[in-house]
Amino acid sequence: MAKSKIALIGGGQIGGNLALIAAQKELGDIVIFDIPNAEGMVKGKALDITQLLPHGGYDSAITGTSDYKDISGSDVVIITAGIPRKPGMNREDLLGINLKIITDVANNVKKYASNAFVIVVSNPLDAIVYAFYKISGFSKNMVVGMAGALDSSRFRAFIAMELGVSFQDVQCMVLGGHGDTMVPIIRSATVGGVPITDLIDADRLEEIVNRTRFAGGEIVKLFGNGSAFYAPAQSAIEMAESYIKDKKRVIPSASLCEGEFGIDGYFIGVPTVIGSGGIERIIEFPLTDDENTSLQKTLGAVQKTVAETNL
Ligand code: A3D
Repeated sequence: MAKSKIALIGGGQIGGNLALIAAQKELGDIVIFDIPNAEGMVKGKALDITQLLPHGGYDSAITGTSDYKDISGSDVVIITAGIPRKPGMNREDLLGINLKIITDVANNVKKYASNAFVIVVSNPLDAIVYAFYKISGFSKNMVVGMAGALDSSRFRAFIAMELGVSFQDVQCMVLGGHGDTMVPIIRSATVGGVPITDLIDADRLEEIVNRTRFAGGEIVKLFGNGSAFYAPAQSAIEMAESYIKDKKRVIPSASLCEGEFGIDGYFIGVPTVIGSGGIERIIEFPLTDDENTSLQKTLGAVQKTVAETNL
């Protein structure tokens, strides 16, 4: 089987970790693209990661570049190009500059990797993935935003920490926009198959949900000069792997809804089946009145940011 080619657009904090994890999972050959000012950095990261490959017996070709031609024919493109948050900023504050950047990125990805499955990570996520979709003209099954995978992983981690159980055995999903209005579906959360609502009382669960909502901000505050990157990178790689290996995993992802959950024309976090066809299906299920109200609230926030893109 031919090796997959993975292009990482943006080789900063998340980009570097995407390359590391993709190499350790042997997902394919990796090209890390960044702007000319950062060419040395991505060439250096590519070399550094290449030099750890012998330890694990991993085989991947990893290169750094500032020439878009090098992403030609990529099977997967993961976009982290843009600026991250600093303390005191919300994700929407990044729209102006990251919209300019995604415009350039989308035109080049269209030119050089028009058949790729594209995972957008840059913030504000729900608007930037929308912008990529509109500018590139890619089909809706080949464009997705990474957010729910991270938000759900954060929720799972906090529950596992609370109960002192394996992280692996906690299941739950967080839907909606990637922001403070995200919608954790508490009733679907389980620990080893046992409903979480039987294990943690409602007040404590509310605290955990709130920590999940602001988990990104908690890290921004601790870092002081950037935002989370390890867990975001792992989350995007889970999505890329499901596409490359046709695993058909069900991952909460920002997918284009066309009627699902009563949402039309917006990318928003919904349970999504990712396989070799890209976004193969959105899994729709009945929401409670409260969940529906929360989803409408998050939709309002997404619509407001998308409107500012003028696309
Ligand atoms: P950072 O380490 O600054 O890396 C961003 C990289 O993008 C830098 O190396 C830049 O040189 C590069 N870049 C800038 N302009 C361009 C361009 N025109 N073309 C190509 N590359 C360019 O940031 P990071 O890796 O920490 O974060 C990247 C993005 O992900 C930010 O927008 C974050 O807000 C976002 N983010 C999203 C999540 C989600 O869950 C959605 C989580 C964490 C971070």
